[in-house]
Amino acid sequence: MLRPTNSTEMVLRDDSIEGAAALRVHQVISAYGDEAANGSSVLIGFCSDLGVIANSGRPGAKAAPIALRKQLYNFAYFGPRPLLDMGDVIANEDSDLALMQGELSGAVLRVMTNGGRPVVIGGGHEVAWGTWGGIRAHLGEDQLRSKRVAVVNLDAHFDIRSTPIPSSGSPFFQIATSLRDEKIDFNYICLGVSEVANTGVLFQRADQWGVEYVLDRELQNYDDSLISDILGRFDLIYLSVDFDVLPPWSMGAVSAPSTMGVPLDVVEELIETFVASQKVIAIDFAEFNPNFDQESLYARPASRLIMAALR
Ligand SMILES: [Mn+2]
Repeated sequence: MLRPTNSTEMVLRDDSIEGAAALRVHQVISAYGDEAANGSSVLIGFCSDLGVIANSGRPGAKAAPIALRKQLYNFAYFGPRPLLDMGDVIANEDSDLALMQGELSGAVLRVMTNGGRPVVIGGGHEVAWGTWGGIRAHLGEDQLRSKRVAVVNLDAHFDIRSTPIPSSGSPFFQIATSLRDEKIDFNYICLGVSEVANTGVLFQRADQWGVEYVLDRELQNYDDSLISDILGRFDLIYLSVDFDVLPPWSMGAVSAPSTMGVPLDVVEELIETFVASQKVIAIDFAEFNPNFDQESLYARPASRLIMAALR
């Protein structure tokens, strides 16, 4: 079910005494409505860590949307995109992961149908299967075949595990196999991959499938040619960001902290450049875990990356 965002539970800063340009997110964001969606960025929370638990990770990511909004709502914002908030997909008594992912797909589809750009805050990386469901329904088979569509994942992990139970480690396996069933290309680009966090089986599978990837140690500096190459080859991009792509000292509050990571400024510039291309049709963020975040230290850089996706 979808729960509206309740900003009365947040401590909100107000600088509007300094004029109309001194606004923060909470002063410019509105509750979602279909009429206002066109051209807007639309926040959707996905309060699940069921996939993390199924993947033997540290539970807690289901509380991330609320923890990250507390920071995000207080950030200064001066556009250009209007902001809307659709609230959070939450579990009810008899929800399972597939049901929640289906609800997220419906929310993403609704936003895209009305011309908005969904910015989904997970949740474990199982969020990606839900986001993709909405993208896929929106594009339909015609556009999936006629447009060059790329799935770009900023992540220390491939997340193409072939486990019998879908989890936070399998969303891109699920996407790949569902596309292959219909003989549609799976253009998957994984940036920030760690050699010690993916088994040989996953590297083999990535090679078999023609997955393009760049290792974490190869992405210590922003590489403009890498991104312009990707943007030149694809028309539409689904961008997924796993916070564990960051170095452990920048991001300790995730289900599985990295061992080296891609620097925060590089990740921010990657997101900004992809988004500025106007080719990104939907974005999601995954794996933030507030249980390991003392005094919201890590929620700040995490929310800053979400800001880069909203503009
Ligand atoms: Mn991941």
